[in-house]
Amino acid sequence: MTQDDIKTLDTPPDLGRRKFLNTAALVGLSGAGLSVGLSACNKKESAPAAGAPSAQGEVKGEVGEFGKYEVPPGQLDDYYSFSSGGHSGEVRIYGIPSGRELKRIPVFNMDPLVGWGITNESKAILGTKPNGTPKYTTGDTHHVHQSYTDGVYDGKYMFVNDKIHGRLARIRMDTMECDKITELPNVQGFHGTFTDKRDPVDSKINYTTRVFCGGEFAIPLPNDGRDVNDPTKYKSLFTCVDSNTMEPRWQVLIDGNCDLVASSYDGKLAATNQYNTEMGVHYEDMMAAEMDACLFFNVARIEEAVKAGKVTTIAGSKVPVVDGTRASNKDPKTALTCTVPIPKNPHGVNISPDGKYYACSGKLSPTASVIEHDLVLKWFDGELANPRDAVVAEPEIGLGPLHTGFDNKGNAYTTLFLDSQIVKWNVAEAIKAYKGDKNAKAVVDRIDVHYQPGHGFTSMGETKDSDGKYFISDNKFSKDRFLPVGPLHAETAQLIDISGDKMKLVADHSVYSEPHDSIIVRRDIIKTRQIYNMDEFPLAVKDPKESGVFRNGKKVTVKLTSQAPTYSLREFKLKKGDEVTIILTNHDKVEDLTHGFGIPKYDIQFIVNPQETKSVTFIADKPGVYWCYCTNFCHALHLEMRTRMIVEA
Ligand code: CUK
Ligand code: CUA
Ligand code: CA
Repeated sequence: MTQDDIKTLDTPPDLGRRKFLNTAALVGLSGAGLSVGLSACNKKESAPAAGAPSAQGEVKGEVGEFGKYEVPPGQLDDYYSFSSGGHSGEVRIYGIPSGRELKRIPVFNMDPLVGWGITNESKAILGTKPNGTPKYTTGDTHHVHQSYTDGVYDGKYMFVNDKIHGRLARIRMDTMECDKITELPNVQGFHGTFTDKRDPVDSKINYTTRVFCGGEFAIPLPNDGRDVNDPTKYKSLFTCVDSNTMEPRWQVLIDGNCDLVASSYDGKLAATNQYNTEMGVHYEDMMAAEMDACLFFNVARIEEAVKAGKVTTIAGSKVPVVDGTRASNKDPKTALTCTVPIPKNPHGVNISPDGKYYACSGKLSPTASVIEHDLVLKWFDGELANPRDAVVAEPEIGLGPLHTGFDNKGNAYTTLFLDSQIVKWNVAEAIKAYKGDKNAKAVVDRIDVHYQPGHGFTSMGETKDSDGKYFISDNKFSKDRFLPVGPLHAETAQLIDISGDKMKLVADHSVYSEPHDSIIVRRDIIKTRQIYNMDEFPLAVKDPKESGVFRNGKKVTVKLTSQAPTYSLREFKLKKGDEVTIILTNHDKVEDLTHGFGIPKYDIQFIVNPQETKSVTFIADKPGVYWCYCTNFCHALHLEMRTRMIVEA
């Protein structure tokens, strides 16, 4: 860059672009003979889409009909949305209603920015192979749910599943970082998960102690090469993980499969929809039956059975397993599970915020089945002969119903994958209609979404504090809704205002593939920290004077600190073949003052947040000079923030 080039930068680049837009837009419009259209549009004074540049090159967002959903510069959103990232293996955080992406939390993936899968600390959470590399580098997150205290989020933890390798991760909400990962034994395709909303056994405990996990793919147990050709031996497991220790507490052996999971508000039941009651191992077989099921777990009875030692174990795991198969659970008075028949291949089970009803949709049936919580409990008490009688409504709502969210007025909002719609239906009306009331009308409203929605969820809708303000539709296809970016399209999270009688589509948010499920959480519930406490890190280099190279034979520890814009060591020397551990503590205490550490050719990169310590271990196998540099822009002299690693031959 020459001095002349620098001078041209004095002109604000924005001005140039605006001028261009202005002229181009006018030429384009008059040339196409559209001046009539232009004046008509001007008269209406409402922009067709929020934020679209008008012919004058002005952004009209704040005056259009969508203005009230905009979050002006410098203002904060009302809600967080925590979203799974599907086969990206991560979790994302958005502001709602703006749709601003605030953070990506690496969980089951590798992330060079924060050093996830690179630092020793993250590898300890991820688990490693004997050679020290992460055990798995792929992940598939589907469902995120937070910890509860008595039916409402308590802001402590978030849990997310990994479908591909059967793992459950816990994320601390104060730092919004993953702190534990548990691999479920003997589970393949761990799909649905839900935190307990209340402890069912000890009424003094109101907070979440259990996380329920549904195994989707039935496999031979143990899956070690035996019984591979005998599908009758294939089974699935439903697992309960202790949210404090993150150890599996117990597992339930079941027929068929688990898919989505729901938990009750009184802590007594957990539920999973089953689309493969046929136990089919081929595609066609899984659709053979007209009815599949929603399976309910009696949590207290399962825990009593575990306590009484009525358990088995499966080779390779010490986790107690109870028998929840249909053949062993015919007597309601002792049953651990209850099978409620639901039409064809259901997907999704969600409980209403009043704790009374589960909605379970048959994706090959145009219906949503409403199951009454108390009637399932009655079956377990021997007071309801037929579990199918726990179904109190089954409205026809549209094609390909999947997931349901609830507002605070007794309405349910179900995604219709095939119809590309959200249907709003009233639970009480649906129950009346099921009882034969000809005047009852379940379906209240419908709205098109673009296109093929998967999950849909309401603001605070998975809590007693459901507030009926927003619904987000996470759509699987976006087609023409955004600027084209090649064959892999952005996906749409469409924001819908549900506060009125009619649903109103108010924003298209683009999202990177492929969020499945999200939750919308009121911002006052979340309390984050701005800096770490240095004492939390056993390896912390607490005083820059402790910096240096410490040798123990071939094992070398390099301790250093960062404080903008320098590292405490200007250089450090190693010998070829050393096993090196670098420990870096960031001494900056200023909010947002993060440093990075990158070592060229050694494939090492990570950040340290204020007062944080991280470490990496590697073999110094390449002699030469390597400039370790700060990767995170931190200071006017950020580029000068380097230290020289010298590896002697
Ligand atoms: S599943 Cu993705 S749309 Cu994994 Cu929750 Cu239904
Ligand atoms: Cu420190 Cu950039
Ligand atoms: Ca089926």
